[in-house]
Amino acid sequence: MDILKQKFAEKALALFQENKELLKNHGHVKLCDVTIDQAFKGMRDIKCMIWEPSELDANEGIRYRGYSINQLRSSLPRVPNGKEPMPEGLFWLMMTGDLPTTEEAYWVSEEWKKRADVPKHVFDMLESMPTNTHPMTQFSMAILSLQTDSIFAKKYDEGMGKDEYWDAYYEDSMNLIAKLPRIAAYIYRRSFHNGNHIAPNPSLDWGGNYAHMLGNSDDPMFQTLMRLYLTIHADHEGGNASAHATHLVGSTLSDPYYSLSAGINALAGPLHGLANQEVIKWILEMIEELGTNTPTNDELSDYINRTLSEGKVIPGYGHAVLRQPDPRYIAQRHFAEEYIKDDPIVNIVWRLFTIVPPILQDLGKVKNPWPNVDAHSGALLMHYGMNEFSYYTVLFGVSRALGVLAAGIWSRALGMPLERPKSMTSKAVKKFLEDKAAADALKQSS
Ligand code: HAX
Repeated sequence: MDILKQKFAEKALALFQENKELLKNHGHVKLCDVTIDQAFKGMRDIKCMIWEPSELDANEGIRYRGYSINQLRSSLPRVPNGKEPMPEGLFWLMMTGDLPTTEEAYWVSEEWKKRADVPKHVFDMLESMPTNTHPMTQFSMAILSLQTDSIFAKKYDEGMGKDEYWDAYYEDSMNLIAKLPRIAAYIYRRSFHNGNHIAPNPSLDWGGNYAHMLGNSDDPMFQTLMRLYLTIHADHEGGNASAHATHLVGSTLSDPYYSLSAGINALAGPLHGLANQEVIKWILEMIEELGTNTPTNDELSDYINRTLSEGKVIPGYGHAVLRQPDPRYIAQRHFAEEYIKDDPIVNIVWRLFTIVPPILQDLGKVKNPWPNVDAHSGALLMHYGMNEFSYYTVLFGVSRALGVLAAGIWSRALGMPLERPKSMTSKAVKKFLEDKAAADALKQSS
């Protein structure tokens, strides 16, 4: 058994036993009530899912196994002379709950290198699609096409027992994560660089090699940015759409390929991961419309108000859970403050931070007027020459795979059942209210 699997098995078995006791003694205790508002308006704040790798606080932001983004930036292992964490170390942390040593992070890196070869039929499938197919469509289909190699599906077919699920899920997840940079870079090069592909560099780590294969920048800082990017986008607890979609599909015992492909499809929505492309598209359209990349504050305000008056959202602002500026935005801003000087798009992003929130606040309905992770990422990518904004969400997806697949392995190890919440019709809600009113009236009269 490999060292990560060994450590995971110990932790998972212990938690499985603890949870058994917890459910025996406290399973009937209510975590929260559900209001009609919550049922109609996207199930906000309903505590009804167990997710081990990370937890989101409305004010503090995301914590991976208790560690904030800032703490991770200073304590996760790095490559020699590296300035940002290795995502491999974050995966170890999400899987085990313990910060890895440098050797352990490198073990993950080496393991993923061994598993990184992509079968030819995946490239053939991609080549059968028009090059202008949205990169997220290509990404999702490439992940799905790898399903031919699913160990989980094969073993299930052969009759594996429930206690073996997590092991097969682990093997598939490790194989899948290992292949994602190659697949994602292939999609980038075929879509935007005439299929002029760049071979992997086996001396590089997972994030560094992805940056190398993208090939949009010779600046070594792009590899550094990619390590940061792949770390901060990895997980955002279980309720967000990409995580929840992966979790839901996994709960049917669909294998990791089906599950991640579903999660990627959810990430492709403009209210979720696609917001990173929308932000840059919106800023570039503004620059074109105003004829300047140094707009005045009044010009920025007018443009924001015009967007709102057309019934559109301001991309990169707002959040379903967060109620403060997103620490993932702040981390990217710190990166830019340290390494990027006088970039016009970065400067616009920073100025929007002061101009957008009061305008959103004045609408009187927006619960969080602050920027989220997507408000900043595109400006950094543009700075390093990646102008093809329709690709941005694929980068997000490569990172998000780490969290949702780690959570999937945990779900199988903890014996999580099929997810199946209850739905109601609008008519049934009205009937429920009528019955309740009648019962209340009867109580009062007696
Ligand atoms: N611009 C304009 N209006 C906004 C807004 C924004 N950025 N954010 C919220 N609102 C509006 C909502 O559309 C809603 O309006 P209606 O009542 O007329 O429908 C109202 O304010 C209340 O919404 P909310 O409760 O504050 O926010 P929700 O939980 O419903 O939605 C969203 C959260 C992230 C979807 C929302 O803030 C939004 O659309 N933001 C812009 C898109 C975006 O940046 N998405 C990325 C989010 C982070 C993420 O998942 N990254 O992957």
